[in-house]
Amino acid sequence: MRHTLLKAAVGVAILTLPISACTSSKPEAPASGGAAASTADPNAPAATTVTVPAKASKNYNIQFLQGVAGDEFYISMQCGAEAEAANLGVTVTTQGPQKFDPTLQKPILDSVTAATPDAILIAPTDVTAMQGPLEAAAAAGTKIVLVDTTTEDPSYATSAIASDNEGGGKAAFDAIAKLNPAGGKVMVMSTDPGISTVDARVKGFEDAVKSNPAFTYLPVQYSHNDPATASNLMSSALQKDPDIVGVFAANLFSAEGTATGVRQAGKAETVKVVSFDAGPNQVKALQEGTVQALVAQQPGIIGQYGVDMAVAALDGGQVTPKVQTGFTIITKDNVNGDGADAVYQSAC
Ligand code: T6T
Repeated sequence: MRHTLLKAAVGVAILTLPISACTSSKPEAPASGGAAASTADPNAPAATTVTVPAKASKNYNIQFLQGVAGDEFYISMQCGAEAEAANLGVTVTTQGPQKFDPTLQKPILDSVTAATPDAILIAPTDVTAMQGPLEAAAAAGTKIVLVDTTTEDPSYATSAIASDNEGGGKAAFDAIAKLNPAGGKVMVMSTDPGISTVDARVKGFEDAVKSNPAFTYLPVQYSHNDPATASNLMSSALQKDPDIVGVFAANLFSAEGTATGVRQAGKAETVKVVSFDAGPNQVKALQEGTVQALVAQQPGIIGQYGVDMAVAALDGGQVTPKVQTGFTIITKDNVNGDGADAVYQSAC
């Protein structure tokens, strides 16, 4: 067995840091004999210990279903899963729908389920619509590992691995509050309701805004994970409320569109944008000054642990039912230094 320590709720660590700081929350890749994650916050909650296998007993067939194809977050997750599969001697096959949409993801899952692979790693695209199909996959004898998103009742799953999404939403508000000490109007650009991750981020942000009387929360906007829609929504929001001081973009595509909308409205000087994720276009917006901070998740680590938990379950090893991964805050100050490692991959 290899052992590694993964800091639970590492996202909490960033709450205590100034906007220009970088957390050192990224767990190191598991290594034989053990490796410990580190965090800058001595008050961060106790570490989750994840025991990872050294080798699989056979070449298991593991299918990875992304939330959407072509998203650098899931590409990075694929890279982490494939690298760990090579370490353990198993095979990971990846596919994803063209849109983040359960009506497109369900048929893919159904056909994967029909072939009864040993395990499925999946980022379900909707908390309700994917519940039944995933229960059916588990009932057919396939081990299910949730990576990133979840469903209403994930009791069919062997393990669920994700960021502290609610904590990340709160951290995004804290970053916006530091950039706007006088307060003002803030809003969230999300994707769609019913996606566990972004809903949790919105909740974390909203709760934090509401506990700070200097800020006013404008209704959340839903961009359907489409940058052009996010850009249009942002332009309209700025026309209606030209005094918006901060926007939290809850994922990669809503962030791309938010940046475009703010830039086209000529508001880059006054509107502070903080977003989840760290795709190359988001980094460009950061470097250009349209976006002030990125909350980079650890998709490679999520994919890596996804494979570890699937193999552990198949070989009767130790499974950690709930694993929480950390964040790195990327700003202009560290994007060419410490933060560079946290930027997502466009290809493996
Ligand atoms: O933010 C990630 C992921 O965590 C979320 O569930 C969906 O959007 C992304 O894939 C980024 O596009």
